[in-house]
Amino acid sequence: MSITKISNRLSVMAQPKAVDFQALADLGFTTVINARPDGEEPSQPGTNAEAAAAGQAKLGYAFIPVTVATLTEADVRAFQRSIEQSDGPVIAHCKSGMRALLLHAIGEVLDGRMEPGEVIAFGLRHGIDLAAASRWLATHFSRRAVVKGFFDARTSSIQYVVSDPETGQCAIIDPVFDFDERAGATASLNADMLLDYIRDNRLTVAWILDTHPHADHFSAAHYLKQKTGAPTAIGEKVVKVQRLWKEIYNWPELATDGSQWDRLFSANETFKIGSLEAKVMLAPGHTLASVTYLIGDAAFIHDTLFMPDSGTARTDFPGGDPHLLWRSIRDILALPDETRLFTGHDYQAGGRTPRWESTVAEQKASNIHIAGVTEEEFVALRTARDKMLPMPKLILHALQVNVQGGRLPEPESDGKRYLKYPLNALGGGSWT
Ligand SMILES: N[C@@H](CCC(=O)N[C@@H](CS)C(=O)NCC(=O)O)C(=O)O
Ligand SMILES: [Fe+2]
Repeated sequence: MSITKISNRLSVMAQPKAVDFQALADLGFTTVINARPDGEEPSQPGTNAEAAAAGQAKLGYAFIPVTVATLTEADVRAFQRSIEQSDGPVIAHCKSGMRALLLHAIGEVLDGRMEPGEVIAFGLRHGIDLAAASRWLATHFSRRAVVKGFFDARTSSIQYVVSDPETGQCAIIDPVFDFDERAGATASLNADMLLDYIRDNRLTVAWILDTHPHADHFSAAHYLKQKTGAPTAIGEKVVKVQRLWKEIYNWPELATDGSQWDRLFSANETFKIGSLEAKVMLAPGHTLASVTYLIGDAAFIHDTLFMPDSGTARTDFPGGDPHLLWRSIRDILALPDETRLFTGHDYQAGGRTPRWESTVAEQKASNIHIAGVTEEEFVALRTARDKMLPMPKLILHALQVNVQGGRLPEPESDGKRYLKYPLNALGGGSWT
């Protein structure tokens, strides 16, 4: 085993064998990071065997599969977090060790501990060619829309703050208001984390946007409007979703004119976030009201495409339609190949760390529900999969809040708020 020590916290190496893991533990390492996707070559052990070997050797284990072409900031942050969370020294590997060191070097530059111009020389000192890290950083720093994703592990949702470095204006997209259905408790932990980021980076909130009325979590749009005064917005078709759910909840007082938001966007409408141009694309299918926000070179595609290894969003909620989703996905894939795509959920395929950024080119080449698939095949596959999926556990809690722009029900005479829960309103349950 040839191990390259980078610091007291981190060493990198080429692919170890599963039988080497005990020796790594004996050398004092406490965590292994595997930065290599499965299936690169037949001889590699793969994440399941590595996780098992790590478990036997009492090593922590993180699976952060990356390729040079598809690397994102989320991978870099996941790499940093695994090192922070490790009790002791970490050994990171890929095939040669290059991607492991690349993840480290990019993090050092993003956090200001290394200059972009020092990366190549830093790599060479360790005998590793980091030209790819240098290229990634050059592209990263040339982008005008700065996108920060915040993953909520409870709901596997990604919330975004997208900002304009020139003016400090930003938009918040799909913020989560926390809800523990077991205790009936609400909290603003996620939303406050977004506000901390906005304060720390001296940003001003220009817009609070939702891509659709979410079925698995409460929107924090209303809470954030109260905190920042910024206007809220959603797609104009939300009025149709309001009508659907007004019936389901038998809720005559619900206003179904979208007046709960400051602005309802129609197809192709444009607006500004500082000097950034933003455009709204209608993207129905997952819900009737879904929209994609195209901001600079970044498209917030919510629940249309997930990461390429995870496929697409379901279409079986009231108002969902697989044919419409297919068409909406076609519109997204007609954007330029290098467009950055930011998804709304990540269910961590294969146990990897959360990821949320891809490109049009990557999705076209490898999305497991889309690449090489016809519309009919997609609709068949989507419909079959939807039949197997239980309803999201918060769907009936969430929609009555989200069709009101994230407002909780008004308090009753005792000062408490109550949710309404219709029985047998969504078809059969899942009993296994
Ligand atoms: N287990 C999750 C499921 C959430 C869910 O259904 N998510 C939607 C997006 S809102 C989806 O498209 N899921 C696709 C899938 O689970 O394959 C929950 O109960 O909240
Ligand atoms: Fe959704």
